[in-house]
Amino acid sequence: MAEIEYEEGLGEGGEVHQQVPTGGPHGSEGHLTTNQGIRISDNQNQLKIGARGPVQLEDFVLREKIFHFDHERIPERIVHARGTAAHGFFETYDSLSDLTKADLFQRAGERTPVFTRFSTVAGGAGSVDTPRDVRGFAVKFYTKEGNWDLVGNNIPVFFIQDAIKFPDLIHAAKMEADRGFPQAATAHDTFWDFISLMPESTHMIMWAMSDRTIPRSLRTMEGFGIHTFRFVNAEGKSTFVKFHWKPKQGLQSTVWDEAVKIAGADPDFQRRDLFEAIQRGEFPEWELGVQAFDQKFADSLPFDVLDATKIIPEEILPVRLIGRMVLDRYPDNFFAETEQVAFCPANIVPGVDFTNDPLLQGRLFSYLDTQKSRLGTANFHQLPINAPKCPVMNFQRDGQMQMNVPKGRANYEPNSLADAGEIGGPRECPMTGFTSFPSPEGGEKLRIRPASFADHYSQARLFFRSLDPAEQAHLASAIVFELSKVSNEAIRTRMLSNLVNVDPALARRAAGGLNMPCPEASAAAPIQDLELSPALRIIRGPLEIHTLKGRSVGILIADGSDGRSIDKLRSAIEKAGGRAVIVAPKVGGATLEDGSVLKADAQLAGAPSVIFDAVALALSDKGCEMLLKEAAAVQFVMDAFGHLKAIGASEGAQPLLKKAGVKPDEGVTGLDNAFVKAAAKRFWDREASVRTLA
Ligand code: HDE
Repeated sequence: MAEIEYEEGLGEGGEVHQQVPTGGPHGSEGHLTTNQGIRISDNQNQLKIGARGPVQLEDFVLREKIFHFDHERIPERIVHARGTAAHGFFETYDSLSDLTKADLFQRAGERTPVFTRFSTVAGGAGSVDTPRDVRGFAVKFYTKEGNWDLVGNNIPVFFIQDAIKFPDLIHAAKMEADRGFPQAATAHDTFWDFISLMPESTHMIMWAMSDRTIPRSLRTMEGFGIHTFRFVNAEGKSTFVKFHWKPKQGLQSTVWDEAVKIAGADPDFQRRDLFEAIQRGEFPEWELGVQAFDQKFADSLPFDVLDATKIIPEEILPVRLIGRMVLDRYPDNFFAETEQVAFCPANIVPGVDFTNDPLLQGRLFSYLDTQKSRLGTANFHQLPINAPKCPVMNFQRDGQMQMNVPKGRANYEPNSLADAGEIGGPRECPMTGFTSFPSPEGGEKLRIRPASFADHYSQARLFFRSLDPAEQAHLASAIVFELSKVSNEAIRTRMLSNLVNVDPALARRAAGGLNMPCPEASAAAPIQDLELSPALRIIRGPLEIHTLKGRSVGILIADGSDGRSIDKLRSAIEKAGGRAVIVAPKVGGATLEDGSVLKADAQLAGAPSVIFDAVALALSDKGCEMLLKEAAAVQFVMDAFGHLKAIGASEGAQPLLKKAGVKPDEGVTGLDNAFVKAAAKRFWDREASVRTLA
């Protein structure tokens, strides 16, 4: 945009009475107007009598502007309030007509526009990006047959089996009712009180305490539809499906100490990461897959596929990849798009259908209902971000904020007005319209949980025992951390006794970490030892990718650094697909060995190593000596080591390594190719030497 210069007009007494942009009519963006289209002559001063005189109530420019500002905020989402989103497309790999008649899956290579919002669950809209929390993963497909919303999470199971428990769960998880804290944290009494009384939460708790809830980036998480849905093909045949999103960037999480420090260093870390990756043209990509099965297969499983606290291990039923999603455009306006987008699991298209999962069924009511309250009108589907990209025609009328102007007399159906040459309006489509799968239903009307939902521990055990030992230690330590924040000892004990059912050794580790006696198991229920599922691992699992692609390296420099080795390192990092970020004590840069000045991308105090995937110390003897007195520099190195990242160091940087307590291992290298290779991964074996895990 052209810069607008202002010229001050002086009144008779020398007072400033207006400021006039001098760069043409109001820059290249047109005229400033009120909401009624009236051109505004002065956007700097209220209308007054005399330069210092009383303000005039008739100043409609002022009143309208302040009035609109006063009403800028809308209620935040009751859950998933904090989020970020991006536009993109979904591309179908091959025709899926054997499973579904959904139009978007019929033709190989067909692209469907999508809008995807990631979120945390418990914190308010203004909280931070990296608490320990489940992440929402909601995708709106704007298909030719209407909008299909796949409103999922980054964890394939949920805390409860029946929607009627959702308000209790969320009340317990959010800040406590009397004191209004903690914000965006489950480490408090009310959450664990509820959980300890809800054995059905145990499997989800294993996931919530694992590294899944501290993802490094929104780009490095899986997504799941959780419930069992149906696909229905053109012959009317139904197949059960569970949806999975697999990140092409691989799976990656942080370590807990790092997540906590990122929250201070950059509360917007994950939304910034997504935004900047898209700006750089590194478009994040996920593959959509389904686990497809029939009733016979469902009957063969040792649990109920309608129970949202259960998974089907991928080793038992592989995921069939059916397409890919690429996010390639950040919203133009956060409020208009990310805040106003309304996802709803009830938005489905012909070829997709629900099952009787009692959690899903409750969700089908909740979303539309809450969105009426959040967006203020039943017409929120007309907002550009929510509007389908296919025709919408019906006889629903009026309501607040009606944006459309329907034509004709007929606002009812059936009508015969078209016969008389008037506008009759749309008609039903018995052949192509949505029809529900005619599943035979029957039985007594009861408030009851089926016996097939009763096993709350076998899959919790399956999950814990399938993890890599490093992840198991993280999980045990997370439980210790969270329960250490619970002041009521009876709650801790009750939780430990539930954990004995999952794995007695885990319960003992947690009890040891709390320095409490390990109680007896809480349940006598038979617990099955299911076949383990290594596919559930992040660390040393199938989606742990060692790459610099899409990742960043912080290169710390100071006065006297060697420009040539910095250049060499930078191009090697970039060649490997990574991003080199120059960090210096001053953002203006440092004076290099040859006298030239290298500008920094970030100042040391504002760019701690937690925001990078690996760090390099390109320091001369002189620069290093200076940084030994800089706590931020010592912490930079100490944290990179503690967070198990690669550290590449020049000769001159050795004293800084020593001061930061860095012990040599394969992740600590020179500033050479070995570093570029090391920077693509974390060094899990280092962990035992840097912290005590439960
Ligand atoms: Fe949600 N959930 N939820 N949820 N949910 C909402 O809808 C609800 C559940 C999920 O980015 C709300 O518009 C109930 C499971 C995501 O805008 C609300 C139950 C899963 C988002 C609501 C659940 C989710 C929401 C709040 C238990 C994973 C954010 C604001 C039956 C499959 C969507 C809103 C976005 C949002 C209700 C459980 C995912 C209140 C009653 C299970 C990703 O309607």
